[in-house]
Amino acid sequence: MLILKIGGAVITDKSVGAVNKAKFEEIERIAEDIAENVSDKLILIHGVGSFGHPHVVKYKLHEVKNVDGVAVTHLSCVSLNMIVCGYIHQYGLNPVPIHPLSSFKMVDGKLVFDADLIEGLLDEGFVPVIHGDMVYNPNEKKFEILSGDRIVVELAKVFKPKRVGFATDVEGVIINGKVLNELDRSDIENILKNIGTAKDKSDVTGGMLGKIKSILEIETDVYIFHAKDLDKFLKGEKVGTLIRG
Ligand code: IP8
Repeated sequence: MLILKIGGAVITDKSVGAVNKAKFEEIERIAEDIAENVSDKLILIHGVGSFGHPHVVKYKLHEVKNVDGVAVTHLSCVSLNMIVCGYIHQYGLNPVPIHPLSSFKMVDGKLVFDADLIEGLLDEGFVPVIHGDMVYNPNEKKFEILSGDRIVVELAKVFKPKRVGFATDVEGVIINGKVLNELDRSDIENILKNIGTAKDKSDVTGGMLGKIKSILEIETDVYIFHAKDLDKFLKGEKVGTLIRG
């Protein structure tokens, strides 16, 4: 099984001021790439880019509970998910949209979801398509921001995929202008101090820094690569930066 995350910056315009702007051509290209090259069970997770982050900022969902803001943000994330699923279906696969706000919950810092259901859907030949979203914490009666990266980590712990891929808008992990071929887990702490953050884009869930921190929790091989190399990742080739499991 493969777990693939498509970054929000790949499928939406995340520049400052952009709201709900999908990159339709890129989504279509990715759907075609997946349909042509996937030969294993696949769980697809996508970021929400300008369909999520600007709403979180507008409604201050980091700081305050605002059910209306949660609804606006969620519906917007769902609309992007529908676009992604639509193209995936158009290219011959059977996507099943999974929306975290209505099917996952956060309990004591742990993401709770129905792994049997996802497993069953995979066995039936579906491609589960899950997205960054708001998620409810019923014990604390609050809503939390759930990034696609976090979903990848939690699913990888349960499903133990062969490979995990993060398709992004950069070639991999870039240090001092160079793309790292491999990133050693023991070097990650040091690297975290030197890595650049993308200041020109609006992101409430941590960008590349957040991604690398969360990858430390994944025990399998992880690849961070440019979305143009998606076909190679799906064929099992080495792409971008590899963090060995
Ligand atoms: O785009 C963020 O998910 P991401 C989720 O995967 C929200 O970081 C609601 C902004």
